[in-house]
Amino acid sequence: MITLYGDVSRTRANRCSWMLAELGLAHQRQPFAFRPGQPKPPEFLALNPNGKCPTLTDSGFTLFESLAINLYLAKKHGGPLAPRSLEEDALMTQWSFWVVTEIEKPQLLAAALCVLFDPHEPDGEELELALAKLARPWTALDGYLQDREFLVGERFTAADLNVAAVMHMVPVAGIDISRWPSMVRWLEACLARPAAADCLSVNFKVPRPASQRDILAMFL
Ligand SMILES: N[C@@H](CCC(=O)N[C@@H](CS)C(=O)NCC(=O)O)C(=O)O
Repeated sequence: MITLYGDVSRTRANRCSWMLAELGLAHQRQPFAFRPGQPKPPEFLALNPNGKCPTLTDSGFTLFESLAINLYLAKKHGGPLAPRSLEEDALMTQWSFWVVTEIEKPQLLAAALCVLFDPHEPDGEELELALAKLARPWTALDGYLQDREFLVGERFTAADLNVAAVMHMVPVAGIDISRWPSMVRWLEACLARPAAADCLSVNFKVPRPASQRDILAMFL
């Protein structure tokens, strides 16, 4: 039996619930949503020493890191989302690492400033910096998708799901990405999948930190 730990509307567990839905996998949910610094149940820390969601257990096997969980589920359950060769596997890993290292942090900062912080303040230097940082990976992705429908193997795979699951914050935050039309076309196609519906249900606010320094510290 699979258990997904993490509130799907308030944590990155939404990425894994998208994969579970794509694969049609029955599972239980433990809808935790911890704040940094909040005490966590020892049973949960025994599963994930980072104390973060999502965490997944699968008949006694435990895994954390949302995109690693998705790659595991795709590979275990096969089908079109899974790699069909070592090379496809490597490319799916590449795109998953790429999106968390090149995109996630500045995009989350932009989304926080535009909608997630309460009160939010969609103008200012931090937003400009975050968007400037994103221009390079977004240009790379847009160029790559100019003559391709999907990232790997000419079909929707775990690579598309992982990258789009991180980038779903773009429409949530109302960030204008019209400068990158191939990326827009690809992102819209991924997020229009019925199984992505869970992933889109972001429903939380974070108190806006008092100072610029505190804001930046959250995203270092
Ligand atoms: N890189 C991790 C990040 C996990 C993460 O930061 N989860 C947040 C919720 S989205 C969390 O559990 N925060 C609680 C805390 O920081 O104590 C992943 O993708 O799974």
